[in-house]
Amino acid sequence: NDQKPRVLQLGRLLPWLEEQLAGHFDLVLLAQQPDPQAYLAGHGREFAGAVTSAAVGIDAATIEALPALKVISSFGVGLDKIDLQAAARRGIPVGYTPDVLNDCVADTAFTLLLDVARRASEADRFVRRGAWLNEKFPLATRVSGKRLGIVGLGRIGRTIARRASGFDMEIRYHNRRPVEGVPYGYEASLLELARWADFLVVAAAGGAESRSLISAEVLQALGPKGFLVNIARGTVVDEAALIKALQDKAIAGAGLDVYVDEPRVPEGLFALDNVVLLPHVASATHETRQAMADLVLENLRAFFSEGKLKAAAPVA
Ligand code: 8YV
Repeated sequence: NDQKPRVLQLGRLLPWLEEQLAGHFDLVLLAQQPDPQAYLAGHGREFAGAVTSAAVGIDAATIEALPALKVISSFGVGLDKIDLQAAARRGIPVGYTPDVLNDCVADTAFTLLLDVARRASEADRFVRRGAWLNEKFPLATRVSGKRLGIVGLGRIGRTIARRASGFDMEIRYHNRRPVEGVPYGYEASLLELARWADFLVVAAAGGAESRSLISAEVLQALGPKGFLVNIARGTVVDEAALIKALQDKAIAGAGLDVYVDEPRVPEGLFALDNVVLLPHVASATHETRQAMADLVLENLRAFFSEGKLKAAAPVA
């Protein structure tokens, strides 16, 4: 074990990935220590690597408690819980898992969009409670040919746009700046995009810069016939404003995979039929999670053998 780099694991990972990591590295699971803080204080200097996930992240205090840290490898594409500035100050590169999850996350955006518009989950509940025997199920909303507004045209946003062309949808997007080489109309004003769109899909990165971007005003602009889909981060939406908009029918409905304080979903949403709630599963297929696990491992192995990550996060 002496030659193997010591790697600190923050939070549980897939069993296969944990086994691989334990085979290649001298792996210690922080959560398994009786007193994680005391363990960090006593052993922090022994670690050359840290492995975490988008959900767990790594904060500045933990990075500081690891004075010999050379590399961080994270399971997931989101970087909002990783203190990139603290890592950059120490020149520590951060590996992550972009691209391999684009397809499944885009598929989930459409799962939610189709479900909420066509009332699939609501119809399923209707059948299960035996209501079909004596009630008529209400009409739903057509998806094909409608207007899709994408907030955040990154890798995932573009994959969603490609899915939408199969539904003959008209596509426009809002982004911090126009994206070169795409055939979709750029809308500099998010309010204008919301006003125009039948469906507004959030695919922007989380973090301070995008906090509550989808405000009460944006929801009002989306209007009583508009639907919101969020596969990005709960923080991008003003959650209290969204609940109110759904309760008041100020928007037609929402499909959500992400929330502000996961796994706590605001109970106000449970009673509403015009919302579809998923437990942050957009990337959660066997195939994509395996590809993500492969990349977490490859990032660490490449760093320790060649000094270079396979997929490095942008330096803060
Ligand atoms: C992960 C995600 O499932 O990649 C991300 O940023 O949000 C999801 O794909 C999850 O956060 C992993 O911890």
